[in-house]
Amino acid sequence: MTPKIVILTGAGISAESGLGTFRDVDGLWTKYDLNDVATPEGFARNPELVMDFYNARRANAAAASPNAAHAALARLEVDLQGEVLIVTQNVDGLHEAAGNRNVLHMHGALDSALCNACEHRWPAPAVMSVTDPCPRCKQQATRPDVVWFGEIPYGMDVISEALSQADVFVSIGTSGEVYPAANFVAEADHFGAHTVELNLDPSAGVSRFAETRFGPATEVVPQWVADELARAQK
Ligand code: BJW
Repeated sequence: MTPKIVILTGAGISAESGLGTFRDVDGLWTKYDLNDVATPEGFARNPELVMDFYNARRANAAAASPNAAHAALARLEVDLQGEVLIVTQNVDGLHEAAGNRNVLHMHGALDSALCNACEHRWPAPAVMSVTDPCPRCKQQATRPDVVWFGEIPYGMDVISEALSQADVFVSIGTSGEVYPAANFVAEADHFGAHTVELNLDPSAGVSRFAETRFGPATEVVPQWVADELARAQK
């Protein structure tokens, strides 16, 4: 059998790389109002504040390294006789830095800039400014290429198709508070996938998973990958 595995990741997988989560006790949403920095309305009100927020996070992400959980998922993609798709809500590039190739950034990426006028994308500078002109249309309408509340996440067609085909769906380090990602477990379960949650604490949707393992990602993810590779070889 060549299993198809869809893996949803959230901020928890990058926590031990030194990148903050959103909703934990010391998370980003305890320091910033998400309405100010993670909505189109907040950006329209105060674009400089939002640019500062993302410039700081881009610098932090650039200084971070993948941890043992990212490395284990890269090993899974190489060693599994099957298909692995990582759907990440994270805007850092740590899955790619670890070696994963099949990664879909459903909430965008810090290393990409987007023109609000013509939707052109280009590599983000280390420090992005609202006055940066779009390289294509030349308008000063630059924004971070990330998905804010009220916007449609990227790659939803690809994700829906993958969930409908998945043998295994794994959710790692996400609180299950944000839709549509919070609903992927129900979608995968509906189509017959075995569903697994790997998390520090139970997510909001924990009861929907067939299997759960709790602990730091750097411990539970390598263990789950080892078990999955052993199972696939039987
Ligand atoms: C560890 C660990 C360790 C810690 N090891 N684990 C009412 C009902 C239902 C839905 C809605 C509603 N009202 C509005 C909505 C929709 C809205 C929504 O979900 N709102 C909720 C707040 C209710 N969603 C949207 O607007 C989305 N768009 C949408 O729905 O469009 C409609 C549509 C969809 C589909 C098709 C067609 C149309 C867009 C959501 C965009 C979210 N954007 C952000 C910012 C992205 C850019 C950035 O990074 O700044 O995405 S918000 C933020 O939350 C970010 C994250 O990706 C996302 C999820 O957070 P995550 O990753 O789960 O982090 P935390 O902090 O919440 O959890 C961390 C977890 O890690 C915890 O479980 C810890 O225990 C764990 N952990 N350390 C392992 N060491």
